[in-house]
Amino acid sequence: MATTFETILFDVSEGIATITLHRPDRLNALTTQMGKELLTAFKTCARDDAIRSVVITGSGRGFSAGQDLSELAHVSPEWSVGDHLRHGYNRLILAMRKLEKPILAKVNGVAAGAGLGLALAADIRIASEEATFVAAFIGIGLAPDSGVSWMLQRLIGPARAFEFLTTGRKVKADEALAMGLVNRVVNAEALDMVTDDMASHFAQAPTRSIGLTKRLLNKVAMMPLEQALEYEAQIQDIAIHTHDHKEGVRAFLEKRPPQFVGR
Ligand code: T3D
Repeated sequence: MATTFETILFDVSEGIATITLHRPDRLNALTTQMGKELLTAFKTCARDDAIRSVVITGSGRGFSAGQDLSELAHVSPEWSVGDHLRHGYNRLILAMRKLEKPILAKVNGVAAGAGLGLALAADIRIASEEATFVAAFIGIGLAPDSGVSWMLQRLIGPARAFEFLTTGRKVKADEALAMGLVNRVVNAEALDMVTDDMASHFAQAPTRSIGLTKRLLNKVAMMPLEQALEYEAQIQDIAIHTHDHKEGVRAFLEKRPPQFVGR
C-alpha cells in the first residue's frame, strides 16, 4: 500500500510502515507542510491495525536538518513561533510518543534541530556510521524545542545535554553511541538490512504488549515507586487479556514458537 504526500514518502508493507522525509536537496529540512504530512502519517499508523512497526528515515544524504530556515525568513511580524510549535512540532512529537507501536529512526545522515527531535522521539535509533547529530538551535540563537530538552537529558544526562545544546557541537555516530544517544551504529551499506531485520522482528511481536510497555515507560518516569508499581499492575491487567498473551503461554507449554497477531 502507498499513500501519496508532497514532502514525505509513506509506504506500508508486511506490517511495517516506512515514513521517509523527502526533500533531499534541503537535507529534508522540515516545512509546515511536511509537519502536517508527518502528523497524518503517524495518525494512520495509529489507526491501522495492520501496521505493527514504524520506520522513520530521510531521503538522500541527510536524516533532517530541522526547521526549514527559509520559512523562518519570511514570517510576518504577527507570526508566533510559540503557536507554530504548538500546532506543529508539539503535536507531532506527542503523536510519536503516544503511538503504541515501536518507532525505529533509521538515521542515515545529519539530524539537526527539530530533525534531532524527531530522531529522539522514536523508540530506537539505528545510525549509519555517516550520521551526525547537532542541536543546531544555538547556531541560530534559539533555545531547544520539539521535545529535545526533555528527551536529551533523559538519554544522556543533564551535563552532557547542556554541553551538546549550548556548544552546538556536531557529534559523530560513534560518540553518539558512547553517549547513549543511539542504540546501534552500523556501516552505511548495512543500515537498511539491520533496520529491516529489527522492523520485521517488531512486526511479528506482540504489538499490544509493546504498546503497553511504551505507555508504562512514558508514564512511570515521573512517578514515585509506589505509584509506578500500582500503574504496572493496572497495565498488566490489560496485557493479560490479550490474544498474544494467551498464545505466548500456549506456545511455551506446547514447545513451539508463538504466532503473535498483534492483539
Ligand atoms: O519555526 C519554528 O517552529 C522554530 C523551530 C525551530 C526548530 C529547529 O529545527 S531550529 C534549527 C534549524 N536548523 C538549522 O539551523 C540547521 C541549518 N543547517 C546546517 O547547519 C547544516 O546544513 C547542517 C549542519 C545540518 C549540514 O551541513 P552540511 O555541510 O552537511 O550541508 P549544507 O551544505 O549546509 O546543506 C545542504 C543544503 O541544504 C544547502 O543548500 P544548497 O546550498 O545546496 O542550496 C543548505 O542551505 C540546505 N539546508 C540545510 N539545512 C537547511 C537547509 N535549508 C533550509 N533549512 C535548513 N534547516
